[in-house]
Amino acid sequence: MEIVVFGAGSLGSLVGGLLAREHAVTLVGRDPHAETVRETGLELVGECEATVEPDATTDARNVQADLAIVTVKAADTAAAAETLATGSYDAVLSLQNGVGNEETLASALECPVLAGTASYGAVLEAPGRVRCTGVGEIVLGARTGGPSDRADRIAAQFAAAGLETTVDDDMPRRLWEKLAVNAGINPVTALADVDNGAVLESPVDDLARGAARETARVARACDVGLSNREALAALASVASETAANTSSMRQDVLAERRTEIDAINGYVVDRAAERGLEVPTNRLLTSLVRTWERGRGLR
Ligand code: KPL
Repeated sequence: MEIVVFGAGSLGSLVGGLLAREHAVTLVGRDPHAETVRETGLELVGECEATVEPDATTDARNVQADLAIVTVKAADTAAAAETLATGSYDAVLSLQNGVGNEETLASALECPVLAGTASYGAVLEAPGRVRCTGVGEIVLGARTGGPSDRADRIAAQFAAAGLETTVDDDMPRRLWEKLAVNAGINPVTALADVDNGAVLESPVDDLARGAARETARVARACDVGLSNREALAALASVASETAANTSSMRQDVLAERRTEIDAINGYVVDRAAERGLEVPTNRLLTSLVRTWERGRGLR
């Protein structure tokens, strides 16, 4: 299978690198990472060890492949969609944080767009080297829910490369559940500069749980069946499974990059406002992270 990964940061490089054990993979990323991968290959270290030789480029216009996997930051989805539209793919799979990326991609593309989540822990340690800090799984399916033969076929190809992959018939709910987890873990770990597991401990556990609970409430207002109990259980299980990991938002803050706050807690605040709901914890976390970004000239 020919696969192009748009957004070869930490997670994109890890997923692309794992798939390159079986498939022809091209990573689209930034130099010097892309250049190093092209010249000397990609080294996966930590919990998934491999040295692979995917192709790598900084320019992905006019590409043809069986599958494009999108792992860019949520704020860059529209730009990625524009580039993808110059090429040709049998299908596009979003493995991004946030809800609604698939719709942005689908509105610019003619091919089917699938939704997905990836729970691997990854850190881009140096150009050409990614540390796998947690073996997780890929969950994918039709973006509007329901069975999908295409999702089944892609899952089988991922499994052939050794990636634990599940097909979910209710991806809208799965994405909101992931949003609840991200809303609890990402800003709290970024602001307090702690590993994911710390959100299970007092006093920040209240903040993380509050953000996840509010997200579930907004999901229900958007006709997605996610109970508070399910959102809290997902938060607790991801936080304990990834206890020693650095969340993507904390990685962004440590690298002084703009975060995905708008697509995570900011998204919850916006959807809540449209429905006349109060989400004070998400509002507070959004304000704090946006204030940090403004102070660094990142927004
Ligand atoms: O998706 C994540 C992220 O860091 O963005 C979690 C689930 C919090 C795992 O680190």
